Amino acid sequence: MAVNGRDIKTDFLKVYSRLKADLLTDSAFDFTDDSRAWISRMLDYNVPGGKLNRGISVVDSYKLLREGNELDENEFFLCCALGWCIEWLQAYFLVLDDIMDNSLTRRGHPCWFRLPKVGLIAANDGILLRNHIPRILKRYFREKPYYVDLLDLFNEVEFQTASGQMLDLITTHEGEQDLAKYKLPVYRRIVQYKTAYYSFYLPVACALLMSGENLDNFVSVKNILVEMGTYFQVQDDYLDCFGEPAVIGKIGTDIEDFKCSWLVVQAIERANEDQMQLLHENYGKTDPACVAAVKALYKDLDLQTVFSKYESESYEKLISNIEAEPNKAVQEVLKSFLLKIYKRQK
Ligand code: DMA
Ligand code: MG
Ligand code: MG
Ligand code: MG
Repeated sequence: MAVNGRDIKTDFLKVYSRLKADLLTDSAFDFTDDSRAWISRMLDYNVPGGKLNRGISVVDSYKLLREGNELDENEFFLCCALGWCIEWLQAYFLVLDDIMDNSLTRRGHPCWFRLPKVGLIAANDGILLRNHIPRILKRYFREKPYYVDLLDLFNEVEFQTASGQMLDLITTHEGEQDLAKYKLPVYRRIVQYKTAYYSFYLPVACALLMSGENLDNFVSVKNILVEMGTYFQVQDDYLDCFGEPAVIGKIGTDIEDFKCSWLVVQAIERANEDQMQLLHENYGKTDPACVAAVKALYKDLDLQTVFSKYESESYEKLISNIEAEPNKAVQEVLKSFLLKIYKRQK
């Protein structure tokens, strides 16, 4: 119906307004004017301001799985509602991630916890964002045959993501003891859990469940999406250092935070003794001179070229894995995802 051909982002955002209105009239809580205003502002600040790639991918994927059959208004709404649940999950993780990573900005604005009236109330706001997801699912999906699978999917992926965040955070202690522990397999494990499942597998899995599919039959698709998610986090790490803050909407903190970033892993693989010494002395320090010294080393080691090689190799490998998938519609879903992120600048 009308949903095809119109600007999908505009329609997608309309669904946000409806879900938000539902949450602000949730009968399980006796809202006061102040509490309603707080939630309203907190949602507007943290949920809709991103690229919306994850959320809109549910709609795109579902359309492709229908192989050209148009969606009716109700199906379109349900796809968007699921897409928004992913955006809510992302908002929840980002609000808390920014506290833990001591970040300054997100999506071009101060991080939520940086606002003077917010501070550590942000921790509870994160919990509220997380609790909104099952409330949305209950309202619109309770009667669906795939409701239990949907709840289970969100629970599993949330657990994987939180476990990945733990790995990201505790690995930093390991690195502080011995920088040489930052190796590629350690890195891959962190990013698979903290990023790939919720950013790549979850949107496609939502679309598959809505299409009546059994997720057990899509293990190879999951593997490809996890690979794509890994590539996406490598880009995130690269942009943390070499991206334009005005474009990516955030100021990088990976060097200051002693993160097991893809860049430092590559640097360690290539550094000679003097360069290792430089890393030991400067990595993980907030002093801008130390950060600049690390960035200069990355440039000396030509990590920008290493990255572009990694980028085109990942692309080729992913394309050939995608083309080995038997189902053409699934191939299209995977390709559309890859094209959205290949060589992204933000
Ligand atoms: C983000 O890793 C992972 C989650 C689950 C939010 P990150 O800290 O590198 O993300 P960002 O660069 O956006 O802070
Ligand atoms: Mg972060
Ligand atoms: Mg983080
Ligand atoms: Mg990052």
